[in-house]
Amino acid sequence: KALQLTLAVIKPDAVAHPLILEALHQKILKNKFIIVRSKDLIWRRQDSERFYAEHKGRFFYQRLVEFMSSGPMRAYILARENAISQWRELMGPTKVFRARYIAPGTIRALYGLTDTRNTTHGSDSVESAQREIAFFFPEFSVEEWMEQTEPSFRK
Ligand code: YYY
Ligand code: MG
Repeated sequence: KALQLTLAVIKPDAVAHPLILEALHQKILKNKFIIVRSKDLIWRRQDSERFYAEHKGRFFYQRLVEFMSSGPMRAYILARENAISQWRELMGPTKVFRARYIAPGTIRALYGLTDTRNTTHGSDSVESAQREIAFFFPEFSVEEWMEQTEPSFRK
């Protein structure tokens, strides 16, 4: 089965709480993701603005970019079969109260504080995964990793 890569981020609201950070890390491992890379980092406001440029002009843009540059985050490159959709399924819907209503037990339902402080990020397509992996891990080559790693996972 083919491995797929996705970019997952634990946002500042969750990194601030060591037990939640640990619970999320364990959830990644329990769900059979391979942690390809991980790093802790803090965004400057301009990083935040650049990453979320697609949302510029939306009513939540200012509070979003402010929050995302408010403290440390942890970013992961995760590999798995269907990594993109699997990670998004674990996260649950964007809006925390919707998540609690229709997807209890998901990350955002369990740990999200508000629609902005919603605990995690996940890429939403192959194209955005490529872009977001390059954004967080500019030195990482998806092609090289696939070439070196994928054959050993073929069954
Ligand atoms: O991909 P996902 O994170 O689930 O949602 P997007 O629609 O791409 O929005 C990105 C980001 O924006 C979301 O995770 C929180 C923030 N946001 C917000 O603060 N308020 C909203 N009503 C909608 C989104
Ligand atoms: Mg999105």
